[in-house]
Amino acid sequence: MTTALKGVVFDLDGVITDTAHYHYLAWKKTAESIGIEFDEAFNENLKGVSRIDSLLLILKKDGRENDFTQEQIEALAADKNEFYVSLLKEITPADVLPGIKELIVALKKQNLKCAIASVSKNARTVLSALEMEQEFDYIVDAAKITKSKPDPEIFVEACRGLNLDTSEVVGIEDAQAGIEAINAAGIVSVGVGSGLRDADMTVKNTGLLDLRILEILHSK
Ligand code: B16
Ligand code: MG
Repeated sequence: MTTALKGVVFDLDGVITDTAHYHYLAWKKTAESIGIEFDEAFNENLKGVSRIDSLLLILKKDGRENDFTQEQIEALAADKNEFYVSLLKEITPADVLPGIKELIVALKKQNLKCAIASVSKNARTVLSALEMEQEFDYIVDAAKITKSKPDPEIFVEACRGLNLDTSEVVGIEDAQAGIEAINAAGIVSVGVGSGLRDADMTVKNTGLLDLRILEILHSK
């Protein structure tokens, strides 16, 4: 890679803040309302996956995907979302994950750009609860894309919005589907967490993210 690093594209859920537990609680309630057991291990499969696709994976797990009409599926997804949104009221600026604010300050000091790439329809609500909406030069959420991760569309759109080439940014993700989306976009990928495959670099937690490390990785 010969171009300089000019921007960073952040996933939201799991990178900027940890909403995965709220998604888990909401899916558990909805799944159990139709007799499907749901645990944290299965919830891992839903990170970075859109709401409807998540529900289809839950139904498929118990071979129930043909038991519901389209209307019932939409009602179940709405039920999950209603509870999830009520849980989001708990979020405050103190819930930004460690190291993220410091990284954004460092990026801005060097005139690098920042974007969000989240498949969540609630992305702006979450960013607003964190008081982080103004920190990003461009926000791509579910409203701006037609294909969910692992399709590269969301990361390509983030670069387009930043007016940068995909070779000029790094993407940061906590989900396997997200790492695949970043790689498919031809962007240098950074994974956060454990058990992720194929990321160009992985850190255990966001507190270990650092501009210098991102620059070194991008220059390789
Ligand atoms: P919503 P991200 C994703 O956000 C979550 O990781 C995933 O668990 C969730 O199902 C998806 O958003 C859709 O969220 O129901 O709020 O539209 O990781 O891409 O920021
Ligand atoms: Mg995520």
